[in-house]
Amino acid sequence: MKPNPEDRVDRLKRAQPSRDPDNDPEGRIPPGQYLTEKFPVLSKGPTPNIDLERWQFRIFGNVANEVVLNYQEFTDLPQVTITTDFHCVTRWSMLDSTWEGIPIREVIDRVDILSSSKFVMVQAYGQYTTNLPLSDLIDEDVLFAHSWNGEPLSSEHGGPLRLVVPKLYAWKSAKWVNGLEFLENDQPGYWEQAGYHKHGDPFKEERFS
Ligand SMILES: Nc1nc2c(c(=O)[nH]1)N[C@H]1C(S)=C(S)[C@@H](COP(=O)(O)O)O[C@H]1N2
Ligand SMILES: [Mo]
Repeated sequence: MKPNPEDRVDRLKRAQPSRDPDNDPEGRIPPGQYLTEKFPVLSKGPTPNIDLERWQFRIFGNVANEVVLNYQEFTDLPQVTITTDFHCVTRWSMLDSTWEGIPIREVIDRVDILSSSKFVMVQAYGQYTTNLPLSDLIDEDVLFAHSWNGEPLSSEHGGPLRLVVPKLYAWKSAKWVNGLEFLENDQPGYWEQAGYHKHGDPFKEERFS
């Protein structure tokens, strides 16, 4: 069965319109988006039950050596706190979320990625996948977050750990993330196979392909 398109737009109707200079003087709300003060939950399936003792993060594919990290090893890596915006393709945008976690660079530095790798398939518990160009993944504002606005990230929002890629639509920010598969060629992930755009830049409205 094909996944249903998300249909949460209705309850955002009372939210504020985008591209209104009074609401959005800095132009931070991408075209066709509405501001939300809430943090809606959007998941394709149930929230997985994740045992931290068995949690594993696997880095594999087009790399010289596979790397597997347990939760302790992963969260012992140096941390950052980033305040950024978050845009869902169903048209809500949330400004100024503060995420705390491990910057992508700290993880990447521990892997010998083959130079022919140009894309990544992000893997998550619950069979979720999403594809990214390597250049969008390895960027200053990308992190694996375990906290949101000073609180541990709730499981419905992707705890214990989720990817955050602020510059792309939020479906690229995999909740319950547990791996990175390096690829030479781009391949569609879960929503991308269902018709979402392979790239997903909200400012270019790359919603669907
Ligand atoms: N593993 C996983 N990650 C996911 C999803 C999902 O269904 N499963 N949904 C994506 C979508 S479509 C969005 S908009 C954001 C929503 O994150 P939130 O539920 O914390 O708001 O998570 C993304 N990451
Ligand atoms: Mo989404």
